[in-house]
Amino acid sequence: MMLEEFEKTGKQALADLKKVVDLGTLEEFRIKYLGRKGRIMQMLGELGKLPREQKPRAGQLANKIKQEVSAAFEQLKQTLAASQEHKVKELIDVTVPGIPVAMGRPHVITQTLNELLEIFGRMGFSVAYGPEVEDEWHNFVALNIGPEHPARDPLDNFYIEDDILLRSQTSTIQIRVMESRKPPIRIVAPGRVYRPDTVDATHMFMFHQLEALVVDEGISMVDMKTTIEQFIHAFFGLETRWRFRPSFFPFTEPSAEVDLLLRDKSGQENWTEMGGCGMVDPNVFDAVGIDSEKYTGWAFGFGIERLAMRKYGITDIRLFFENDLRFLEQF
Ligand code: 2NM
Repeated sequence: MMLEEFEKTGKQALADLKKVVDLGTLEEFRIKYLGRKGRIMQMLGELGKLPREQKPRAGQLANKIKQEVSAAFEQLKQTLAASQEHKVKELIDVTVPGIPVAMGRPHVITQTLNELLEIFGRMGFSVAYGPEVEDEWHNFVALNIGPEHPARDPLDNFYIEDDILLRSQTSTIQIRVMESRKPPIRIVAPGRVYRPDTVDATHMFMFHQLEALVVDEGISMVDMKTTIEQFIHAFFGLETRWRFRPSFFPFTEPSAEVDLLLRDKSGQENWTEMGGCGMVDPNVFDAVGIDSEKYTGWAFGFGIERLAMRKYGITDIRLFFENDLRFLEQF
């Protein structure tokens, strides 16, 4: 009789233990079963009422149940304590300093281009774009670059088909603008250009150009000179000295190259070429249908990489395209 009661108490205890979900309900369980006045203690107390001959077996059973329940209790206690500790660790400490996030930035060429567009924007120029895949008309013919001109050598250009090539200069944009718009025109045309040059410290097969074009009645070389000087002062600083050097281009007459007087690392001053310019050749106006008796204009072109190299003292054009963060993060 009493043995059955003992078994029942043990089973009940283990079943109740299964319902325990946290340290609070575990403590309720401990009081109910393992406390000084708990069921297990009561059970042990009842042993004394038994006749002598039944005591050993009942005692053994009672002890076995007590150990089983105690062991199960201890194990659950450890599990719950461990998970509680885990929860505490997961709490967020809002006073811990944040993890710094590395911020990206525009590429130095993009930064330079944005600065150029802003400078020319302040002088009243708007921005024009055009396709990188061009035909010979826009890349050569309309620019007064004749069929025998060395610039048209197929080996010096990226031809795609007979009449189709990657543009070798952004002047193609100026041609498109003059074909589709009446003067007054005052634009800058930025973009990528392609030439199959052997790559070295100053040559790439792709680079960026920016060209300016102004067309209106009564435009003279004075307008060109003033605009170029304003630009150089804004981009390189007011102290920067520069000069025109007579030159030749098929699409301008007269033509000039623009040199800057720059100091190198050893402090030595050198005249270095920055770009080309000139008064738009009447043949170009004829090609695009602008009356060359009524209108005059000037154009100015330079490489953006070369400009950034002059400004920041970069001596190898390949750095712009290697995407080495040690270089890019300096800008
Ligand atoms: C340069 C140098 C000189 C130029 C000329 C023209 C156009 F379309 F008006 F004829 N666009 N760009 C020009 C003139 C470009 O780059 C070194």
